[in-house]
Amino acid sequence: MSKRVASVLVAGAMVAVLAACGSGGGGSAEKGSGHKLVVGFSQVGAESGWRTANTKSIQEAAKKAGVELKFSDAQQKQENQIKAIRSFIQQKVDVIAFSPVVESGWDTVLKEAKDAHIPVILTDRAVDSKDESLYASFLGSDFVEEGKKAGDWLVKEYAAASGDVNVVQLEGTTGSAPANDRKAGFADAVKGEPKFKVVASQTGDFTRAKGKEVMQAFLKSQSKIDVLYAHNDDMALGAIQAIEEAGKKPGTDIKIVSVDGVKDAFTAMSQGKINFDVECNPLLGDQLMDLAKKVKAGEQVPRRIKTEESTFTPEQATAALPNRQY
Ligand code: GYE
Repeated sequence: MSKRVASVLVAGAMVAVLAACGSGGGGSAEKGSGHKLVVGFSQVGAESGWRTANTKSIQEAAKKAGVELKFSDAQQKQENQIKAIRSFIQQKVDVIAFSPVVESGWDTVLKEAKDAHIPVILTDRAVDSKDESLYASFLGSDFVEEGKKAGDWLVKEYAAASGDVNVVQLEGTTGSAPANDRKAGFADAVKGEPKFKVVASQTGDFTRAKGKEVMQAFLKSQSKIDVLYAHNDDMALGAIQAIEEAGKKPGTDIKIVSVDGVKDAFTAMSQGKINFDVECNPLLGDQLMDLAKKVKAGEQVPRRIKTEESTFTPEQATAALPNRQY
């Protein structure tokens, strides 16, 4: 963006802010100036409880902020996201935001957005582009950290064990940042302890149905499974069904550690079926709208904004359940 364009944008934003203040506040800057900020958002899909909560948060936040949201669901397909981004460019939206289904293969379309002078914000998942000028900011969790938390729990839980601890892993969508990073963080946390053996690891695509199917296969192929590590709650919930149908007790015969912290998982935890859950916050909507406004106004924004997250034991999950928002 040229300096002149940038200063015009900043000046425009200031006028808009003043207009909003002058009208007694309450509304957004865009409302005050008569121009609504238009954000094109390409969502991954509707694969999990986490995703449903994330979509709802973004749609509600847009309404609240007076932002016109063009929402597109990619059904877990990169080609659909690329199409959506191209259509946002054609429609000349003010800002493009998206949650990239996989990490690789975005440079061309991001370059197209850059050439059209449309700023891009990554939410939830990252891309592996070397050229950092292709996007303005990345808002989301630290997935490596989440994987580490799951692994750290395992190390503590089995501190007294001397024999092998056989772990099966349900991985998220192949090539996605959360699958890559949760796997790496976990492996890093347990690497000092050779007793932990990851005896099988396969993708369950972050869905309940796939989680169940793959767990059924694990139960058939593995003679001894001590622990299931699932990269998200939906796969853990699907796996619980498979374990029960095989006549075993989830949480007891096979310990389960998972990621997300959605309500259904907390319910399962209160029934003793999941032993530990690492939180991943899907409520990114308000922060995203705020970022979009700032980016459009030409303001400096942090390149990386991490979400605050904790972990839950069954006791903590049971206590949190009545007020859990997602
Ligand atoms: O953990 C999973 C979802 O990208 C953090 O995607 C997100 C992950 C989340 O399908 O449930």
